[in-house]
Amino acid sequence: DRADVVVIGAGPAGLTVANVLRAAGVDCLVLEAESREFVERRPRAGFVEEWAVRALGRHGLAERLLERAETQGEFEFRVDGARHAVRTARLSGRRHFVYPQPLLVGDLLAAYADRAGGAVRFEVQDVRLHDLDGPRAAVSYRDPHTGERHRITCDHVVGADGARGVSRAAIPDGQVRMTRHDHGVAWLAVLAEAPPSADGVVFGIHPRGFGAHMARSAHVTRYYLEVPAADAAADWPDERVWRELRVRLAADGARPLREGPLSEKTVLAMHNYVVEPMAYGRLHLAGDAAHLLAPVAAKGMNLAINDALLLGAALIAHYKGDDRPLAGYSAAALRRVWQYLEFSQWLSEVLHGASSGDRFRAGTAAARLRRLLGSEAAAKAFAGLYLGEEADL
Ligand code: FAS
Repeated sequence: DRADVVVIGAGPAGLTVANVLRAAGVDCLVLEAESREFVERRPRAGFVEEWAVRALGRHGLAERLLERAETQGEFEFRVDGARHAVRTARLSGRRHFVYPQPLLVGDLLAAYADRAGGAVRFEVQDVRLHDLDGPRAAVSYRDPHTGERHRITCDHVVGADGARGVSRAAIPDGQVRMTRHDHGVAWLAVLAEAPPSADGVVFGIHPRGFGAHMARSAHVTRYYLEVPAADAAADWPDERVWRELRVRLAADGARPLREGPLSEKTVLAMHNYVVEPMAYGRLHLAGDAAHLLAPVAAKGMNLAINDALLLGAALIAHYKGDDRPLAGYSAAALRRVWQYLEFSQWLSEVLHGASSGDRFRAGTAAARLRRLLGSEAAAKAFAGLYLGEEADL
């Protein structure tokens, strides 16, 4: 077997690259460890930034999103019993598109596999990468039905296999640097089978810990709850979750929380990492395979799309004889990765300072919040970053 490009991973990153390449006539094969049903159902991110929607739209990949997604133009802080609206759309002229990641993955798969006839193999096992620094690379995997090993030679490999994939591990030691950063907190991520209790996003800042409400649909609401880093989902029966959320999201005039059974209880260690450079030889990393952002500022999926659009364009340029974009891919992608990491770190301090147990962090977090709520210039700058900046500074 051979292909121009083999993409490992059918998530937002891998499928965006595959669609961009397919549309330009570059021969591409996607290898995915899970089944199609699984990847189209896995609950994950929920917000697509407007620049990403416009960019996907330019590739004909945003029709259903634009038809179905609600948009959000403001969110609310609740602190010391008071409610503070931040009108991000008015401040930045941009909006968040509320579109659960499984729906986007479904759209990207329908476009690539069903409409454009792109090649994808699901439930592949034991994927391995070969000859990444040779004149031609290869990817092999075991066929789930026959147990046979297949080998595909290719010019380039896109490692879009997420935080626990194999492509990053295929890079020989010493070739890339992995930088980790821990926020030192964990979030319990839950989905409530209940209608939203507020219009959009509510961030509750409280000495007992951070709490968040994110409207997802008319029947499902996502909540986050800061929990001790060592806690497990089992430590948090539904009643205890609701009791803490009621305390941390309480504010004068706020509607009571609309409770319901909790599904998908996951403890997320709020940590980040970034791999530099995001490439080695014929392997180019994209998305969580290259960087993980704790979902503090809803940036992970948006960064994955940014990487994928840059890498898709660079590979197309390569096949047209211009190798400069591919050589510059990692540096270009890392500019926005670091901007988003910095913003996530800044916001994490605002959200977690009050419950950090550290007087200096609590004081500086409260000062950041006062500045954000008290200065139009600070609010404008914040809104532009929160909704995703066009410029990669
Ligand atoms: P993905 O992990 O989405 O996709 C990788 C794909 O590769 C998967 O389909 C996987 O099955 C496949 N794969 C893995 N190993 C393989 C192998 N060896 N061979 C073949 N295939 C393999 N981000 C936000 O922006 N906002 C949020 O609110 C948010 N919430 C999150 C909540 C949770 C619980 C989690 C875990 C993540 C959340 N994220 C959020 C981050 C998340 O959305 C990622 O940023 C996003 O999925 C990144 O997309 P990909 O890089 O494509 O990786």
